[in-house]
Order: sequence, then C-alpha cells, then structure tokens
Amino acid sequence: MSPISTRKDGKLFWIISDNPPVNALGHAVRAGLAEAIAKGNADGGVQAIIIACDGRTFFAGADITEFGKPLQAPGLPEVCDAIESSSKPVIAAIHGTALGGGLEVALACHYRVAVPSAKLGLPEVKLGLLPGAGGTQRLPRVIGAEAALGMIVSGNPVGAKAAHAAGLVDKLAEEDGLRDAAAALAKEVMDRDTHPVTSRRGDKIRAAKEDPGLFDRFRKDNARMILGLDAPEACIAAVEAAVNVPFEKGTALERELFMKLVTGDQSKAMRHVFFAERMAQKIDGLPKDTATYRIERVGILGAGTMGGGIAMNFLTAGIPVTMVEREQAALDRGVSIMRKNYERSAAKGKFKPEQVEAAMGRLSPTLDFEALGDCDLIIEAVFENMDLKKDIFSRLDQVAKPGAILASNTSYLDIDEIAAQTRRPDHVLGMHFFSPANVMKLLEVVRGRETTPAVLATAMAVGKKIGKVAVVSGVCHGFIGNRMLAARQEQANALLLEGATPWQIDDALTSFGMPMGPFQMADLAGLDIGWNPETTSSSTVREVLCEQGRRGQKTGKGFYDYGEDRSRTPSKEVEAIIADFARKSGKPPRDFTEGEIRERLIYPMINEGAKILEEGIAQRASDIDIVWLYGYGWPAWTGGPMFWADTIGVGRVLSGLERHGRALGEDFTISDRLKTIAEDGRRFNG
Ligand code: 3H9
Repeated sequence: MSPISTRKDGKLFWIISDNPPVNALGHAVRAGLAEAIAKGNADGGVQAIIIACDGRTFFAGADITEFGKPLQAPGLPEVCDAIESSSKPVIAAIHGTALGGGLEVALACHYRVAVPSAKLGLPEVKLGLLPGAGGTQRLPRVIGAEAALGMIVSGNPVGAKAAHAAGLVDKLAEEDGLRDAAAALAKEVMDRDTHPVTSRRGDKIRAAKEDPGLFDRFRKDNARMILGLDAPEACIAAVEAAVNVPFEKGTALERELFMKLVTGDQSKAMRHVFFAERMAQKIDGLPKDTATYRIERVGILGAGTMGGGIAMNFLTAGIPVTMVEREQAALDRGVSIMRKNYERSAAKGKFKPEQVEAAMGRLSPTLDFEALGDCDLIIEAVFENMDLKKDIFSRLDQVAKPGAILASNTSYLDIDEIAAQTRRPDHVLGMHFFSPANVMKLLEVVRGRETTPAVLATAMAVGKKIGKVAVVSGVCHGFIGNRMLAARQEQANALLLEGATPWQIDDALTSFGMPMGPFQMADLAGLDIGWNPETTSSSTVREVLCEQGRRGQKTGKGFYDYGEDRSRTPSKEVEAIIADFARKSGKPPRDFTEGEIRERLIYPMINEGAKILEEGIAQRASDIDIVWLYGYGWPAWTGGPMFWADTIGVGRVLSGLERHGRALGEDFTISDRLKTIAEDGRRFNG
C-alpha cells in the first residue's frame, strides 16, 4: 500500500504521507507524492493542495538507507519541481521536523504553515552532503544568502517561530490546529491570480549580489568548523551559485556536487556514524520495552573535576543531585567550579542566567554520606583506587535504599570485583563519563556479570535523558575506549625511544583530524596522575619530567613548554631527556615519516578493537566507532577507527601490523578476528 493517500474536501485536495517512523522520503513516498500532485492538478474541482504528514513528524529527509543504491525514479528534485510547477497553490503543513529533503519539499510548496514546536533545517552537511533537491537554491531565495549559509553549513535546524520571523514559514498555527490553519490559508490564497514560486524569487538574494565578499568572509569566519571536510565547501559554492547564476544552472551545480559527495568516503563515513549512533542503543538480549527504574534523584560521590562535571549533566536535565564529599573545602571548591562552568556557558549564550540559578538550585552539596539514602541512582566518582572503591561500595550498599542503582565512574577497574562488595551486585554497573564530563557526549555503560536487564536499560535511558550517546561495554581493563588508548600509548612511548619526537607523534594524529595527540593529551591531564614522588625511580621519560617539575600544562611545562596564553612550543630540554633514554635503550635513532607514525599508532588500536569484539566486550564494531567519535574526538568524516580500517582495507591493517612487528623484532599479538576478516576480504562493519 502506498504511504501516500489523498482526500478531497470541497475545493481542497489533501495529500497525506504516513511512512513511520519519520516519514523519510523513500521511493514509495516520492512516487506517491508525484502521482498525487498530478491527480490534484488534473481534478477540475480542486483549487488548492495541502501536503501534510501523519505520525510524529513532517518529512525528516531523504531516506538515507537508499543512498549508495541505484536511484529509483522519480528523484526528489523532480518531485520538488513538480510541486513548484503545480498550477494550483500547494501548502505545506509542518509539524515535528522538516529536515533535509523534507524542508526541500516544503520550499517547493508555495506556502508553508507550521506549529510553533516544529523545527526546520537542512542537516545534510552532518551526513557529509549538501541539500540535493534544490535546497541550496531555494532557501537563499526565501531567507537571503547569509542566513541560508548559516543554516546549510551548520546543518542546525531553527524553530518555527524563528523561521516565521525569517520568512521561511508564512503562518504559525496553534499547536493542535495545524490542519485547520493549513485549510484556512489554502482558502485564503486559492482565488489569487499568482502564488510565490521560490525558484523565481530574486528579492532576498539581492543583498548578497551587492556584497561579493560575503562568501570569503564566511569561509574565513568558519574556517575551524569546516576544516578537513568536503561538504561545507560544496554547500558554500552552491549558495554562491544561487546568488550569481540562474536557478537552473544553480541546481545543476548542486546536483553535480551532491553526486560527488554522496559517492565519496566522507559521506559514507558520516552516514555510518548516523546509523551507528542509533544502533548503539540496541542491546543484544535486551528487548526494547524492558522496564526501567524511575530516576528522580541522583547521588554523586566526589566533588572533583569528574564528579562536578557528571553532576552538571543531571542538573541541566532537571534532575536533582545530592553531591557528597569528605571535606568542606573540597566540596566548596567543587561547587564553585560548577557554578563558574555554568556562568562561562551562560556568557557564551548557552544558558540564560535564570537557567544557571535553576540548575544550581537543584544541587544539594553535603558532607553527610547518609544523605545518599533517598537517591535512585548513585554514581561514585572518587580517586581511581580499587581498595577505596570497594570500601565505598560496601558503605553505599548500607545507606542506599532498596532498588537504588549503584554505578562507578571508574575508567579501568573491574566492575564485578566492585559489585561483589555489595549485597546487590545485580544493581551495580559502570557509568564511565569522559572528561570534561559535562561536554563530552560519550557514556560507556559497563555491564557487570550480574547487572540485570532493567538496571542496564535504566542506565541507557538515563544517558539519553542527559544528552549522552551511551554505548554498552563488557568488563575488561579500560573497557572499550581506554583499552584501545593504552595500545596506542604503548606505541607512542616506544616511538619516542626510536627517534620520533613528541611533536611529530602528536602532529601525525592532529593532521589526521584528532583534536590532540597523546603527549598534548598527557600535558592537559597532568603528567603526575598516578605518579608518586616518594617512590619515583627515573625509569620512564614521564617520571623524569615529573621529577623536574614538568607536570603538564598546569605547571607551564610538560612535554611542551606553555606560554601564558597556553600556546605550546616544543621543548629542547625534553628532547634531550628523551635522547638520553633512547641512548640507554641501545637502539640508534632513526627518521620517521608521518604515515609510518600514524600506522604505528592506529593499527594496534584497531587490533585491540578486534580483540574487544572477539571477546564480546563490544557488541559490534560500530559501537567501538561511537566510543572513539564521542569520547576521544575521532574525526567523524572517517567514521571511527573500525570503519576507517574498513575503508582502507582490513588486509592493509593486517600486513602493516605484521610488517611493523617484524621490524621491531617483536610480535604484535594479532587478533584472530582481524586475521579472518582480512583473509576473507570482509569488513568489520558488515
Ligand atoms: C537528505 O534529505 C538529502 C536531500 O537533500 C537530497 C536528496 C536527493 N532516513 O533518530 P531517531 C530512522 S539527507 C532513513 O532515533 P528521533 C533512524 O535510523 C537526510 N532512516 O528518532 C531510526 O531507525 P531505528 C536529511 C531514518 O525521534 C528511526 O528512524 N535528514 C532517517 O530521536 C528513528 O530515528 C536528516 O539528516 C532518514 N532520513 O529523531 C534527518 N531519519 O528505529 C535525520 C531517521 O531503526 N534524522 N531514520 O533505529 C534525524 O535527525 C532524526 O531521526 C529525527 C528524529 C530528528 C528526525
């Protein structure tokens, strides 16, 4: 049955789409729309056509699953052209989200009505694409080139009220009166001689015609956001064409750019990320409708950097937090840092001052451990020490109410060993946040041996509620992310002694698109984490740096020297320390290419990822990708480490590992899973 139905209502002709869950514009919807427009036009009794959607949203875009497959006609550009050239006015009735191809359909309509809660946007850039059904040509003609550039290049949607103010929406309806408002507008306009045809409008792009510097200015102002990505430049070029060449030429360019992007590696990777993020929510053996616990108050143990950051997530989401520390000074310091962080975000316009007060008002800081008794979820975020954690969990078990979930934010330690300290190991799990915890989107949810489905489902739901992307991990040292990070760090340390400098090593990763390399990361975190001045033995480069007061950014020097403004310069002193170690290792230093360094750092991570899959620690390769994308800033346009391996070929990774292993005179233990996938010419991601 076609997802498109039509209905005549006097002189009005309704076209309704019902294609759950998001009314994506797949082949059946496009074909149905084209047919319905023709039918409405052919019917002499019809004077206006309304396009609306059933279900939770207006069209949320092209059907992304169809990309990469042969196109089944009609394509969306033709459908949009058919709508625009309808001899009878077409009105879009928008609720939910009109995104991508969905907004392009609406732009092809002559009029747009929306409920205030609707959101309108062209998010294609987030999939490594540009709007490919006339959006780059029609949007500038409706709201002006500068505003269109902002929407298309950021991909961020705007609310219906702002869209109305910008002229993108003609009429705002009552929240529950969309269809009535659309019918009223249709009746109001149907007797008019002419109707606004977007592709023929020119008034809004005039300002940009008179400001030829606009596009280069935009490129310069947004250089950071678009660095390394193909799609934003294509978006800019297409909007530039909207201003400078006729509509038909502009759409031809748009099409050409779209086809290039949709078949390119970056978009493939970013589409993978879109589905991977949704896939991560699906847990093997856990039905979608698993009952969850109500979480009305959260307890956080520890007011340090992690505890404070974790607490902010809940406070921002409207969930009250009881935060417990051992000493008043530490508690006060933690609370004041949280307030400062909120105020800094407010200064950037992310929060209103009253939202900051409301969030801080939900915080109950206390020294009283017993105060955790009425919390539904308690997250421990104290120092990374097993004995300490064991002691805390046995105490928590005493004070927490029955049914409360106990979570540890440990980055490495064995959740099962911690859970065994309690009488409720089935209610214990890991909730591993990434620093800064109020910013980074990843939450590793560590499923213990005895964690019940309801507890796991609750942690996943809580993650979603506070805006995180939650990924399930099994128990192992370092879980998914830090276990792979350790494999990379081992190589980074070895490379130092073989003659590569910290800056070469860091650059090999930043030029790949990572936000920072291992030594920049170490300087930021502090080199003295886990370092003990009492037992220091000058046996590693890091120890010697700490002994010499080079403890990272906070001391103005670590692997790098830092200026007042935190600017970073390579240090000769550090080079000398490393050279000394290298001499003692007996291996003559040699030169490295960037490619070799990158292989040495990344291939072992992929190998570790394959072992993680083999052991069932991660459910699927795409979960590993999500961990690295949202926990460590892995560049989205390469799709994550496992997808990147698929792109370059798992066989190439295998031969690289074997080659480096031989050269080093040591054997990387190569994962059997990786070997089989390489030998069969398969991919990690399906
Ligand atoms: C485009 O339009 C190109 C055109 O310019 C040119 C064409 C020539 N296709 O996110 P949710 C699935 S590019 C296929 O969990 P929410 C999704 O995988 C497109 N499937 O819901 C999930 O499946 P499952 C531009 C899609 O309420 C289910 O729907 N548009 C699509 O949290 C529910 O999704 C976009 O980029 C799709 N387009 O959020 C918008 N969209 O249940 C993409 C969703 O099996 N979509 N699915 O896991 C979104 O941003 C969000 O889905 C939306 C709803 C905000 C709509």
